[in-house]
Amino acid sequence: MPKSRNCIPMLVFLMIAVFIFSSAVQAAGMVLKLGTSTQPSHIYNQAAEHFEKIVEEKTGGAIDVQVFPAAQLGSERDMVEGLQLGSLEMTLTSTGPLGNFVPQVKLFNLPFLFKDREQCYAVLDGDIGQSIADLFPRVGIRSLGWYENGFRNITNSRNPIQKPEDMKGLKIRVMEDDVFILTMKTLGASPLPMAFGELYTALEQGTVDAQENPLAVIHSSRFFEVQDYLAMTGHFYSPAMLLISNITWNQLSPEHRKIITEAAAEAKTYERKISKEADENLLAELKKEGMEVTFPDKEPFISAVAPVYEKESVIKAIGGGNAEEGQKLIDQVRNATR
Ligand code: EAX
Repeated sequence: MPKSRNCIPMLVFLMIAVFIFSSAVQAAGMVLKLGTSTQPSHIYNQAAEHFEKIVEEKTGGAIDVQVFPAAQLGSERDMVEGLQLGSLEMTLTSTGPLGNFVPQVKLFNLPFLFKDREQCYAVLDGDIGQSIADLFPRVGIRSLGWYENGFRNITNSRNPIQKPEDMKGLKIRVMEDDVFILTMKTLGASPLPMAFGELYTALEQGTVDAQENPLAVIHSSRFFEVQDYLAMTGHFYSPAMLLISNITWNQLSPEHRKIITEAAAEAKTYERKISKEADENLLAELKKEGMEVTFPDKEPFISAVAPVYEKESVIKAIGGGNAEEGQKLIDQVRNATR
């Protein structure tokens, strides 16, 4: 008998086996692990649990969302790589590491880009935010919406900050992106990029004097235990993104995709609400914990960071390798936020 005829029954057998196996997996339900870098009480995890509840209810338990906070599944960068490989299904992450995957995201890493939340939401939920979110499938990931980390403020253990000069030589941890590094250099500080999971120990041991994060992170990570001063600089607006692996997405039925998309939108609204509430409530809490708070005049900080907007490599990255495109995007946002 020719060889090819032998193959046919084998192939049929294999197809049946695959079919039985995949039906068994479906019957057993699908697990979506969702990792975050922040402590369990942080807004990311409250929102992730909200998402979990909606998805599990609407799919009648066919999809089991499991939330893993506190970088248990790795740093934000590791988790995004996990989505590409298919070793992790979902993550809710800041834009910190995302510019290394989709450089256009660096647009949102620019300092003092937005004045208030309304401006942020208009841009993120509008054409610009959508066009950047649409670039993710090219790198094996899909965006389920722009969530919020929040406006970032500086804490340190050295001295109160009122003006950029007070930051001279300050060893400050930043997220792993050149725009953050550059910004802190223009302010006179000495930035050190580091994964969030290592930050508490680095502050405790004095590897760095300072860090910057929204109040919700500062509070949930108990940075007040190792930092005396808080300066309300609001220098970066830090968006977050709920992301799902393309590999996972392709395994979902149209009905389950719809449920996940709707649940993600609902959880996003919820998360933005609790994020705003956190900003309203946590300043008093952090003062109670003993932090000395300053409200610096923002103008000298805005002037000091101007060179970041002129840096060719940054503009080019924002344009996905094309400086003209990058400048156009920056101008568009600046016009929208004037
Ligand atoms: O996404 O790395 C950071 O400072 C982030 O703000 C934090 O992990 C939340």
